[in-house]
Parts: sequence; C-alpha cells; structure tokens
Amino acid sequence: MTDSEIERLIKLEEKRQKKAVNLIASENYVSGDVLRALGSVFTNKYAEGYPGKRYYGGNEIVDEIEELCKNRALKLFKLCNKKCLHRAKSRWHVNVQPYSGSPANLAIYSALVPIGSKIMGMSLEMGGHLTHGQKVSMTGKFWEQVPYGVSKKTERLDYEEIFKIAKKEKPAMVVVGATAYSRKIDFRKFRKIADAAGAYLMVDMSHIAGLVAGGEHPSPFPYADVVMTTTHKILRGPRGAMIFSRKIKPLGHPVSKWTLDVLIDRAVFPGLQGGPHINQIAAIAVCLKEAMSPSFKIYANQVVKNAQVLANELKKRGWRIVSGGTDTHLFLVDTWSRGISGKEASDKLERAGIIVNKNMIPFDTRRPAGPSGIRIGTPAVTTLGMKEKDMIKIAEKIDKTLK
Ligand code: DSN
Repeated sequence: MTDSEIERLIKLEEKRQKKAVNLIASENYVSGDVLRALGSVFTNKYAEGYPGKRYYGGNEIVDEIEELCKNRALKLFKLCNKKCLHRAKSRWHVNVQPYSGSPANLAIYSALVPIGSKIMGMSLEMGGHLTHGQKVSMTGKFWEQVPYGVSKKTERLDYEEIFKIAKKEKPAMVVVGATAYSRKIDFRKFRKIADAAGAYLMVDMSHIAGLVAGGEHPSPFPYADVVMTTTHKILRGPRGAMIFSRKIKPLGHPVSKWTLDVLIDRAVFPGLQGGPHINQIAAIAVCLKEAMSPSFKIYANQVVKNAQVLANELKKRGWRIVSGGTDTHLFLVDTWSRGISGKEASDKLERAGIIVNKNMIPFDTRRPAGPSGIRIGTPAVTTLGMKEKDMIKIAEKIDKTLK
C-alpha cells in the first residue's frame, strides 16, 4: 500500500484484534474470502435499481451477483427449494441492498407503518435496539414507540404483559428482537400478540440470525411478516443487512396493487438509498455460502456452549448473570451488584486485554453512560477456535481483574 499512514493504522488494528480477547457480542472475524469480495472491483460500480432494472449501464455481472446473493439468502433460511430455481414460487422475497441494520429498519417502517402511528418494540434499557422506536432515534420521532420489556422477577420476556399492552395500544407493527437478551424468543407467542393488535409482526433477528441458520435458535419465518437481519454478527459477513418479506397484501388493504415486498423494495430504493454497495453484496453472498456449510452448524453450536460455560463459570465465582444464564451467544453480568459500574468494569477489562461493552441491565437504576452491567458474547472467540476450557480461563481472568 502506498498510503503509509493508513497502512500503519491497518497493521495496528490487525495487531490489536489479534491480541485482544474479543467478547463483544455483535462482532466477529470474517473469512479471507469475505474480505476479498469486500475489497474487490465491485466497489467501483454504480447500480441504482434492481437486477434487470438498473439506471446505469454495465451491470450484467452485478445483476448476477445480486441474484446469487438473494438465492443464497433464501436457501440458507429454507425459504426456497434446494437450488432456488423457482424463487418466484417462494412465499418470501429478499432485499440484500440495505447498507446496514438501522437503515433497513427505517425502510421497513416507512414502507408499512404510516408516519405517526405506533410501533411496539423492546425498550433499549430492557435489551432492545435504538431503531425499534427509541425516542433518540428517528424511528422514535417519525413513529411512536410502545415499549415492552422483561418481567422484573424472571428477567425474561413477559409475554402475557406484552399481549395486554398490544391489545390496549393497538400498534401498527410489533417489532421483535434484541441486542441484550440472552433467552430464546418464542415467535409463535409474538404472532398471537401481533394478531391481537391487528399488527404486522416484524422480527429483527440481527443478533441471532447465525444461530437460526445453524439450527441453534427457532426460526422466526413461520410466524413473521417481515424479517430483518444484519450480516456481520454471528453470520460472519461484512457489515450490511437483508430484509425478507412475505409476498402478501398490506394489512387492511386486500385489494392493494402492491405486496409487502414491492413496498419494501421501493422504500429501500429509491426511498432511502441510492446506489447499492455491490462489493458488500458480493461479500454477503460469500458469508451466506459459508453459513450453509456443515462446519457453520458446528460453529453455531459451539458459540452457545461457550456462552453457557462462560456464564456458569462467572456465576460460580459470585457474579450475578441477568436471568440466571443464557440460551444464546450472549449474556449480561450485573457488575453493580458487586459495586462496580459497567463502565468501570469494561475499562478494567480492556486494560487486561479483554474487550466487552458496558450495558444497561433490565430495570437499571443507573444511566446509560455508567450502567450497571456489561454484555459478554462468544461469537468472535469461537471463530478463533476457543472451546469450553478456554472459557474457564477467561472467566478466571475476568473474575481476577474485576475483584
Ligand atoms: N450495535 C449493535 C450491538 O452491539 O448489538 C446493535 O446494532
């Protein structure tokens, strides 16, 4: 590389990533093939529009890339037959152009939810995401969030309470998904909740998509109307997102000319985005193929085993784990119960070479900048080949550092 300043920083970051024990639940290490696609000449190409309907010339090969990516996406989540030869017959459509998760969620709402109406989402302090209608996000300014959360007693989703809120508030869309919730989500119950409100059911499976693909978490597809996922978490792809939608008519508009997939495609482009990042789409296609391999199933299984061992080992050493444990790739540690704020804990761990993030815990009495807990996840360390015995060592080190 001739730009020595950037080259130096890339090298430093490579070194930092190699040295650190990365326990950030939303990060991972991509394969050389994903990096190769991301750094390919596709970055030079403008391709506004969709395959076969572009606003620029020279998109013959780009069209092939986007079609291949869509086929692989539908295939990975078992939404079309083996070779995906009859994609038109699938009840699902996929859009692989969203730049990332936040614009993807914005596209979904703007396609299906009239501005000013209600979106029901898990509140941030309970483990939800900013773009599920939180006030500080544009999604909470254009739409009104009806928040839901977990039970104080069990720290698990309180489905009965959520049902009651939905029935009373009648949101236009129920959004399911979290960034800091460690238990399996019952999508069937959420379907009933959405039906009680006459609402769409949208699942943001960004955190668990890799577990769904690997068979470690139930699939939302039998129940949802729309499913969104980012591609850079357990799925081990580049930063990016995909929106899956059912080819059904909009709620309350049975004679509409358009189906959900058409409305969402239009909201992505030209509604919110310009030219898709074709290098990113090529890299997503690569990670989707990797996620179809038998070794990915083993990986997803190990991610969960590692998270469970790490949580248990910390528990044995006296650390309170929110909800008592985990079924997934992550969990929250209530560090404040031993007098250490999440910020102090994450700073101390960083100095010891362990990277986590400070996190609010349900019913947190502290502020987001210095919350009561930390979030720990195992996707990245599992990619490096770490197993149960390594988790015991990491737990020992965390315990020693924080004590
Ligand atoms: N920032 C991501 C996470 O860490 O969970 C969600 O967008």
